[in-house]
Amino acid sequence: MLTSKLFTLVLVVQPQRVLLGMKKRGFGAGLWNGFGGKVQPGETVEQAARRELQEESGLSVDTLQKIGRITFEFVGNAELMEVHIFRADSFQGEPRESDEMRPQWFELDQVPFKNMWPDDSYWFPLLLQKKLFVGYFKFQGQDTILEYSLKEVETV
Ligand code: 8OG
Repeated sequence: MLTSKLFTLVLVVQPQRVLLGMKKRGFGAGLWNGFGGKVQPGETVEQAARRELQEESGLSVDTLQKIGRITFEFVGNAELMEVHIFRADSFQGEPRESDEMRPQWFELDQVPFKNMWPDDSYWFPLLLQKKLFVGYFKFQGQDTILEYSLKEVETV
């Protein structure tokens, strides 16, 4: 049977740019990504999103907008990853490097999709347009998408 585990992902977006971090270790190392991680017992998904953003980027946010939810299946792995994606349009603090991430701003027309998870190029445009979405991606290893679905929704 397939069980699933909860993760968060936060994208900080400004009118002309988005903050990404180079993941320095662990799952997805070597790729640019938003900031996030596992939801811990006793915390809500949104609390986890704020905590991970703070730990990995040094930033805090007032408002997080729920923007998407993607379920990832990896062939051979019985545990699905359910990733809750948030967008933040304002923040407090200065981005700083952490053990896990090296933050950098990217112009919106220069998002480094070649060095990101391959699914990101499908849903990033929706996130940038503030369109809510739900998706499913089935991966073989970390590079190959075997199957996917992605749809816009009214509520996440
Ligand atoms: O705790 P850890 O850093 O391993 O959590 C994994 C992080 O990576 C979490 O923020 C969710 C995120 N993530 C995936 N898969 C994908 C993906 O395909 N694209 C993006 N952008 N992020 C992903 O686990």
